[in-house]
Amino acid sequence: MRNRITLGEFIIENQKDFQYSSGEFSRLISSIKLASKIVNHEVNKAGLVDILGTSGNTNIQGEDQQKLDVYANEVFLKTLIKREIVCGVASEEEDDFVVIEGKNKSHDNKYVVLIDPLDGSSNIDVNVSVGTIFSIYRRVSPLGTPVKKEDFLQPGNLQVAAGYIVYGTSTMLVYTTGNGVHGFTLNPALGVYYLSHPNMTFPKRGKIYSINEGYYQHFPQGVKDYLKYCQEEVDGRPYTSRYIGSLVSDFHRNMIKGGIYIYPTSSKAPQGKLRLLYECNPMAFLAEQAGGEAIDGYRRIMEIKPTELHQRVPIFIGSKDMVNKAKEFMAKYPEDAKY
Ligand code: P6P
Repeated sequence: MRNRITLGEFIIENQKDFQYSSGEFSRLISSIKLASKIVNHEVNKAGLVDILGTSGNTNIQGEDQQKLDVYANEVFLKTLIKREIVCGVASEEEDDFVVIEGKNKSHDNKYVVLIDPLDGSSNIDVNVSVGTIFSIYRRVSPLGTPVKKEDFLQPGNLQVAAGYIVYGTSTMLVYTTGNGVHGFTLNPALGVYYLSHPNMTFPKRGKIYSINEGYYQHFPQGVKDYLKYCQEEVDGRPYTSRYIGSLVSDFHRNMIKGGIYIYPTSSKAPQGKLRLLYECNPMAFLAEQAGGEAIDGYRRIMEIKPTELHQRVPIFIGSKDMVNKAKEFMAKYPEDAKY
């Protein structure tokens, strides 16, 4: 392997880019890095041990918690708690946010992490790639006091970092601190992430659209019109439909090849399905840093003021020209912007 820089070396070399205390960020990212390696180890052998299938519990969303969901949640929580730089964590798998007291119960830690520990979990039992999504903010409540809900309900444009791990044919950690998007591939033999995709950028336009067309009848007219546009035989169209059922994998492919991922409002899911805080905002930060766009059909995802930890929003995310074309179709039906 030619002399590639490791994730740890990259963070040290670029710590000036992190506008806050670089030492804390390095420790924060390294705790996520460690947790991802532990989860990766289980995901890679899930078929061999009794860790597939559902845990028998459901999460606050009323969704069956897959055993690996629960396991991944525990691993990330424990690792973040141990590193003592986080004052609180909000997770898809936790009903409420988790307060982390820190050293001597001082509540002096400065960052909050919001996480989807294992996104796409319905794919686990069929050996299709899944992912972890994380979002990092500085707390807004006073140091020395327990973390508050307001620390988590910050708009996406205040994120200090965001990223994902995709447990695919290879395991990659992709993140941004607001200075571009950088991808690191895990060498499983060494347990080391190496910089493999520096400065990842969305092609301005692409030929891939990702949406669950099984819900077509329930989509708003603007989405139906956009899908018909994608399927017309003109101007280099029809586009190709690619939908894995795992946001991280669809996003990652579209960022490399060019494309758009859509999970819109529908009569079955008026708020859409994806969660604003630990799915849409981190992916939107990455998309914009990679030269792409992320909207709810009408406005930037990262401008939405959150009101609830697990709130859902519709999302159109990917290549700038494709998102803007979809936005044109949505704008013809302003009455649908009622979610
Ligand atoms: P549907 C996985 O549960 C997820 O949150 C995303 O990763 C994925 O794109 C979407 O939901 C799949 O949802 O309704 O198409 O099965």
